[in-house]
Amino acid sequence: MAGEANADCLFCKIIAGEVPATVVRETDTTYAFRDINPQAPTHVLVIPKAHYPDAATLAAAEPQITADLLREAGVVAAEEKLESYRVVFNTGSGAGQTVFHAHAHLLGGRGMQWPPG
Ligand code: DGP
Repeated sequence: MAGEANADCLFCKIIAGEVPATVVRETDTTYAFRDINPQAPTHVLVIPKAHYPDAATLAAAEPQITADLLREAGVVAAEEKLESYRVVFNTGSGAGQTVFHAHAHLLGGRGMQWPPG
């Protein structure tokens, strides 16, 4: 069923508490935890509790949860006292996606370049 936990999914295991993570926020629909390989002083992953493989699939199936995710990214940024920050959805392996459970990277705390690599 769409959105159901996937036993083979790392992020579903983190939500279930089967894999440890440093959790920064949780809501009914979202989970936010620190990236194991931070690319900035603040690097938090904000994910839906529902399992969808990428952001576009999530948005098509669950627009309200997608909005929750974006709101939560902003809440975490405010809690981390970030004046500016970047929210990234890597989508597809060619763009660097390695975990196929939709997630927003919230990055901040350092200067950033454009375009990204
Ligand atoms: P992406 O490459 O866009 O699919 O991002 C996946 C991110 O997940 C990557 O930045 C590293 C992070 N990550 C991978 N394994 C773990 C883990 O076990 N715990 C945590 N906290 N983050 C992980």
